Amino acid sequence: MKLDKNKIEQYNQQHLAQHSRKFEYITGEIPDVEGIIKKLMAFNVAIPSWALGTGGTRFGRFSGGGEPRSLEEKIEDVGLLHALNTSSGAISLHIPWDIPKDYTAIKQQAKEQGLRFDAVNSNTFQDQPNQKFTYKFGSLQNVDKQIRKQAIDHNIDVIKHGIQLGSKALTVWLSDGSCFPGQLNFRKAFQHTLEGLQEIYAALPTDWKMFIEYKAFEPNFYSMTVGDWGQSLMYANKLGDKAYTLVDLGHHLPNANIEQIVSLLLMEKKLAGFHFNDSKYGDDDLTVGSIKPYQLFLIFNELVDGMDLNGQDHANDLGWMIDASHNVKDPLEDLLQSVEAIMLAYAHALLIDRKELAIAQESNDVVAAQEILQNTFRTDVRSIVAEARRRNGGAIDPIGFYRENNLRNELIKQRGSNNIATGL
Ligand code: PSV
Ligand code: MN
Repeated sequence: MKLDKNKIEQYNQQHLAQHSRKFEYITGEIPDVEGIIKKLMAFNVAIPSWALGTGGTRFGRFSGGGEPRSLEEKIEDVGLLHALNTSSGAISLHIPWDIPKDYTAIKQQAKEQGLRFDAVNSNTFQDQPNQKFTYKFGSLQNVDKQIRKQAIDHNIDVIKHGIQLGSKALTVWLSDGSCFPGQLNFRKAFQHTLEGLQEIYAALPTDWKMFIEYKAFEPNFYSMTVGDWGQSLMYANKLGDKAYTLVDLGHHLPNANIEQIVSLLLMEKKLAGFHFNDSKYGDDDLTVGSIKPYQLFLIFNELVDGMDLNGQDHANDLGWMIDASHNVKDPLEDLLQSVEAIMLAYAHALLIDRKELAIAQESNDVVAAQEILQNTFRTDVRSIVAEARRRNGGAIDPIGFYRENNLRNELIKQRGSNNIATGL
């Protein structure tokens, strides 16, 4: 479904007076609001192709209707999100869930909607129909050389799909590990995995990156072969300059200090980027910022600080992506909420008085340092984010627009109510 830009303009006109009042109020409080708006306007978060349908658990899946039936319809959905919030200008494909049939046509469609193709993701955590060997006991770590080769070949194949699409990175997430003590020789598993990654790395084009995603548990519950940022960093360091550690917010043990991990990975220039989501217990894949918004802000604080120190461009030098599952909400509304939460955390981080924070830290003034962060977090920056979006041609209130125009009903009319999008 293509949105009529005039409709957004009309909607914004109706809400302009209220928006301007809030925006002018906060502008008075903030020194360089224009500088912040510029950065917000440039910032984009990729939408994963597998998050546009309703998610589920092993207990069930309850479709909401109007789900995309093809890659083309998924791109349409991301185009819709991007038209509304102007910060979702990329799509990340999971292979083989979303293999394009016609690259030229898909690229053209994406271009028309202002979208680019973000990192491509390989999948050796499921067996596909007609696959020769099973990944039941792992892929790159497997004791069987033929199975390792199958997984390597698949990853190289994914790179080839990505090259056709104009992607610049491969994300490797391995479900490899073990469920019981004694099942696996840890060192052999590491070594096999490293050797496999080395072969895949050798197939990367010169301007590509490899993102190595770690996860503490699930589907393996005793050990994971890329179980934490230390292990991922070991692989990345051994592989070379094009390999980086990818942080998925849901992949840590409870209460991990993710902001510290981010800070140190940036210091080592080894941070790939993010899979954003939120969780209360584990890899819950909930809406970004819905459970721990303060943690998200603290992560962005480190991101802005570390990227500025490295001279990195916030918008383009790291991979920003959502990785969530929408079990009870309309996936498009949920994604709009997630992107909004990211933009708010980013805006907050841009607002921090870093000189004052450094002074407080250097003088061991714990209270002052804490106050700087907390006062910033408690500043209402919603109208600043809305203003950046308005200036980009998006809706002041994307969810408001989506609901007022009954867009889900339109999608159901076009696509029906019983289709199931590919993904988990
Ligand atoms: C695994 O839990 C993960 O975070 C990886 O990024 C996968 O590619 C994705 O989820 C699959 O939904
Ligand atoms: Mn992930």
